[in-house]
Amino acid sequence: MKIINYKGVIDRYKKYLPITERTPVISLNEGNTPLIYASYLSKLMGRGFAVYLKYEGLNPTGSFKDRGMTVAISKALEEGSKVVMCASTGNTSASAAAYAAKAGLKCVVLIPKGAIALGKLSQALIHGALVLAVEGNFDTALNLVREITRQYPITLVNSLNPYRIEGQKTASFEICDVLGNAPDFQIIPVGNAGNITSYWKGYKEYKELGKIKRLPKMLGFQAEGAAPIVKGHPIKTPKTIATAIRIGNPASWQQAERARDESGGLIDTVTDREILSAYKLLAAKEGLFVEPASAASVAGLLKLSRCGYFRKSHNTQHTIHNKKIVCILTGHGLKDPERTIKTIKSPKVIKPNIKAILKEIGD
Ligand code: AN7
Repeated sequence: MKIINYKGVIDRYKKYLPITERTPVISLNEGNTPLIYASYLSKLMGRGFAVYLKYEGLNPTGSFKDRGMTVAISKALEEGSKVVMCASTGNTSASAAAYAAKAGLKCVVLIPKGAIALGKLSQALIHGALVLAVEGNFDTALNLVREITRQYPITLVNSLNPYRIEGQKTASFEICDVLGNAPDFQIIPVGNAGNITSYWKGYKEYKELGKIKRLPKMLGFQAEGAAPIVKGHPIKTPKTIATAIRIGNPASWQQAERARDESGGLIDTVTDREILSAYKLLAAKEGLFVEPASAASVAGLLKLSRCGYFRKSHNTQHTIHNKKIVCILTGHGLKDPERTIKTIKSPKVIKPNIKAILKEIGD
């Protein structure tokens, strides 16, 4: 058997990335995440549709952010930077902290006080970042980071940094490399809107290169209480249990709208109730544990399916055949164990004997 020594997204997709021989590559072997056929969801969608799940929770720090961070940190090092900084709802800070640790760079992260999941906070702390909890939300924190990195020699590693977008586009390359073409539809959660921007850039580049024959429709989902793009104005106090996407004024707002419009897709909302229902369904029926924000893509799939979107967007003269839908599962479920415990019944306490156990197992 041939053993492939996989070395991360820069190594694999170097020729499509702003990397030179002088770039010191800092990688944790991110990327190469599985595209999993979703048997339950495909069946639910009915004849002619196949649903795939891009399980980005299997990246080294447990989210898609690692794809962008390997490029951003490598370039920061190449450019002689000593300090990197980000604002974060959690995953960016976890990723920045890990890659900065490997690169030997100082990392400063601003998080909204009390509003990031425990797993993510643990990661930023254990990797040795300076973690500052700002009395304010993500948008306030990002504005502070923008201001500081403009005035001082500190590299911003939020997705406003174009290297982040470059790295993250490798996820669409992987999807196309596996499917042999772009999917018909891609569904993705939208927070600060860097990821939808990256995927769309990746698909367009692969199309230009002749590697794929079509472009997917980009379908983005925001949480109902944090849906500035859908509502058409910034949200002062965004609210959702999906803390990763609790963002009221996305940095890549216009790029997200462009991805939506150029692809003939849409950006819509899902409620927290729909998010949690998809969160439980993914775990119970597909065997995949994701964080709530990631379940927004599957909540969106179910919402669009209920209102007949996929059948409507098809030319009715032909029977529907082999339509591929990819949902992006952006982060691992272990990031936010508190939410799981709040959502699912706690284990029942029993007496330590076989009879008591058998009684619970039932027939
Ligand atoms: C699991 O970590 O913004 O639309 O600061 O962690 O590219 O922002 C995280 C975002 C989706 C939204 N799913 O992606 C941060 C941060 C998960 C996330 C998103 C995030 P973008």
